[in-house]
Amino acid sequence: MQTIDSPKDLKKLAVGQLELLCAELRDYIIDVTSRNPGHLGSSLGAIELAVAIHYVFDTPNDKLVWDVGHQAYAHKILTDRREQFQQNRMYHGISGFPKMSESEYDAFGGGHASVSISSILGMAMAASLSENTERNHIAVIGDGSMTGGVAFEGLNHAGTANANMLVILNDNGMAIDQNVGALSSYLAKLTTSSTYNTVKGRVWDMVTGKNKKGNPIRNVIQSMQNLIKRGLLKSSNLFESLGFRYFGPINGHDVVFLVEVLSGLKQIKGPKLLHCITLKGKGLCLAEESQTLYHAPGKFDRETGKIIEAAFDPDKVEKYQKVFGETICELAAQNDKIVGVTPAMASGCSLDMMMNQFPDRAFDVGIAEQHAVTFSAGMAADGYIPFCNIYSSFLQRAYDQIIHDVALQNLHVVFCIDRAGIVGEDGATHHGMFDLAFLRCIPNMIISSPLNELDLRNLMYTATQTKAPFAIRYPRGNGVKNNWQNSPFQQYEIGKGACLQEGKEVAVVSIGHIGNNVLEVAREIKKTGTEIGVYDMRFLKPIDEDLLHQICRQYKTIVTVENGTRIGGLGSAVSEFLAKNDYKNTLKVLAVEDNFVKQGTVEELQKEQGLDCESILEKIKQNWHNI
Ligand SMILES: Cc1ncc(C[n+]2csc(CCOP(=O)(O)OP(=O)(O)O)c2C)c(N)n1
Repeated sequence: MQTIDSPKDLKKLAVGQLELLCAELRDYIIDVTSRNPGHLGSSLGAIELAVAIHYVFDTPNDKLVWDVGHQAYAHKILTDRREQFQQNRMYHGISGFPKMSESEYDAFGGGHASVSISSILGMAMAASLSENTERNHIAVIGDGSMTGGVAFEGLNHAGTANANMLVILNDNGMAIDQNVGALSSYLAKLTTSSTYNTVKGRVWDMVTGKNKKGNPIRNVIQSMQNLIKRGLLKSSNLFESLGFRYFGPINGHDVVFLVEVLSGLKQIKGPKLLHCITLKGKGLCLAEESQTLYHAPGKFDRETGKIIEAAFDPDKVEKYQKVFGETICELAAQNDKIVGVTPAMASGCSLDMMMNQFPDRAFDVGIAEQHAVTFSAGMAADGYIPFCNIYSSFLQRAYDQIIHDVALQNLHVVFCIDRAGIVGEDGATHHGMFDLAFLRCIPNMIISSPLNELDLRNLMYTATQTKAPFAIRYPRGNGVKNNWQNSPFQQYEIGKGACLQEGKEVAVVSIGHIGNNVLEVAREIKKTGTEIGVYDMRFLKPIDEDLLHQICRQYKTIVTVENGTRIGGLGSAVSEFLAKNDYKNTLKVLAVEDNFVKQGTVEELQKEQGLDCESILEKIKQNWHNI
């Protein structure tokens, strides 16, 4: 591995050396991610695929797109980023996903699921328009990502486009949680063939050109068809009826065999699909056994694989996700109209708690955000109260569904928007930067954000009592310690904010959990004998105009603080309010700059964006010299 800086070096190895290389890559990925956490399980499952693809194809001339890209660590290491991989997902390190600006081998950026087929088809069509008939186009997509609607849109188009492309279906039966839906059952049926293991040598001898006479390609296809007829190789009605040549299923960990197969498929033009069976977490015992946990396990013991747990802390602060999970179960117990919906993030958002307690009323719909929203709208149209929990950045997928299917019809769907604001190491594709901005312009929407765990509970309860589209956005991770468990539900008045502290000169107005930074700053300032005003808006829409009038009259300067983009969110709302009412107060907007924020720890990125306590304090000092 140490001698391989690029696929050129890789190609110098004999096929017989590839297994050792895969073992070394596996070791290296385990070693690095044990200290510097990342997407372990998926990447361990795709090592042989990465090696075989780069061995056979002429990357970067041939185009290779990894769907999501969380499984592409071996690809990164093989393509000139072996040492940088130590800083994977770190501040100023490399991105955890493929990224076009990072490497010429990253033909397309990753992060969000299901787009590899469309993007590779685009490249294949571009090649064909440029009369480049030699270039190969490969998309690697997991069975989870294949459940996303856009993947089907891509297949539908590709099947008749006569593009030269190969879709490699990396089927491990898992998304983050168990993969769901009819496609998943279909793939499982294709795979549970008694012939799966016995057939491969014979079939692929033919595919790779051994034992054949005459026209090699026609022979390959003829032989495949004969084997399908004799029941020795599966045919796929689904993919074939969509115009793809289907090959498989084959063992995606047999690197030598993969090389043979890919070399054969390289000779066949047109849309092809190779179905590979892989094991998520391959090579690390515990990761193979607990695939959901080891999708992204955090730090673990390099030798045993055991996850390094934080020491027991009786004062442990709970995560917002746990508050969501427990609260929805409580609400569901009280009201049988409440249902839960998640697009493939059941364990991440804690809807799995409801799935365990109320299996008939909690739905994992696959990686299908658009469907999740419209499905929720349908249930709401029939009198149910769906809590549709979607990560902020993935909700971007479902924008029209929010507008057209929910808001326009004023349906009672509760959007629990998880991972709002800066999320950390997942970086630009995963920060929940835009939801405040993109939701605020939608009529009928109620937009709220809790300052703490208790608020989240009460907002969830309030949402059950309010027949309108209702968004509640909260960040990834810990709340602040307050007594939320078993507290009686309190119904909030819609559109009412709260004064947390009266002060002079400067009012800091915030929304959501970031307000805790403001409170800390206010405490610091108090030590100097001065007090600033601190206001938690709680609702961005409708915004509390009475409170804003009061603030404008009482303070000279208003500082808004929000964990989201500066264009369109709280700062914009207050600025519009000042303009509408002819207030002349000084307004300073503290928000995320109009840039895509890269990866790093939440603390590093908050500091970079001026949202940490120190930066907020600094901003206040600049506007009030008494402090
Ligand atoms: C649009 C979107 N929704 C959700 C996710 C979160 N997510 C990341 S990986 C993943 C599972 C992907 O499953 P699969 O494609 O089968 O890959 P595997 O991890 O099993 O190798 C999910 C749901 C995402 N990246 N993009």
